[in-house]
Amino acid sequence: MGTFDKTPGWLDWHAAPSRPRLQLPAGAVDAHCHVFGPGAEFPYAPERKYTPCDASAAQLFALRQHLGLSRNVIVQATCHGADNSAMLDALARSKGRARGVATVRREVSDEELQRMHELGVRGVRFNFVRRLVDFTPKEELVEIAQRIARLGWHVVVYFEAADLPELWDLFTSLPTPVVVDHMGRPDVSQPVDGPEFSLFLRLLREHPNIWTKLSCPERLSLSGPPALDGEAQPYPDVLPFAQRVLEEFPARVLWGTDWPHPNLKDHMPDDGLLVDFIAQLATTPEQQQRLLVDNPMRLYWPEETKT
Ligand code: 0GY
Repeated sequence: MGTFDKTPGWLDWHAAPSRPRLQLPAGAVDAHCHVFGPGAEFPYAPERKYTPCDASAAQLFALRQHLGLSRNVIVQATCHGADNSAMLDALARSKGRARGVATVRREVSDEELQRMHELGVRGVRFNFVRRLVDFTPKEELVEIAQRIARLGWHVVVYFEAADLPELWDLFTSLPTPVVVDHMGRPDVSQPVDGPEFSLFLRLLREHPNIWTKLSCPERLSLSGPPALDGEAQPYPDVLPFAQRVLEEFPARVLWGTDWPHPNLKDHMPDDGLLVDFIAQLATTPEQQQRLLVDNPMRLYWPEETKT
């Protein structure tokens, strides 16, 4: 089995994150994280656009415990293409404490979808970020969405804010819940009330099946300061965007660490401080309970939630 050289300049995940000060509600879910390899066991895909450092299931689960979280939603990362083996292996090792979001092509068999369901997959991810993936025709995505809808799964979408107008018709035609990664990646130098973010808010307002993740302030922030060295108020430029979504759509928001933070360029955050960032955007225990427990449980472990 080959070894892999990391993309030049790759930043490895934080080796010694702090323990969060925030008292998390019991059962908190990290609803957006990844596993990478290890490459010697689960080779990275030939079509990948980056080669990361390894980030194993055992390392992810150790971080979960360190941070005081209870469960993970492991999202297939593009460096593994449509080979979901590393993510599925992590689900199998999780003792029911992780669910997965897979990447599939139209060739995937019904038997394979069923196997993934039994291992804990509850969604597929459609990625439109050009630096991460090659183009997939929309008819293929619609066909996949129709097939996975029958399993009760949802679609996770990742795109840049500037591309929302051209993707609008596709997103609003999907027959499943749709979860938008990282608030649709707003340009936080623009006003919260500006046309770009207003369009995103309109998407959520007009389509009650659309949810979003209030994740990745470290990726979206233009001003810093970063979540490092005990910084108690990192990424203030992202806060108004996340707060705005949380206030209007409290029942359709999720949060995740985004560990191991692929493709960060200027710093690697302390994951403990990222957890503490939650207290700034969700300021009441009720908001924290919904964001971290009630909402993700409804989407990923509905059998455990009472209606
Ligand atoms: C993220 C963000 C990124 C990458 C991926 O699957 C991936 O490769 O999701 C990114 O580079 O912006 O959600 O972790």
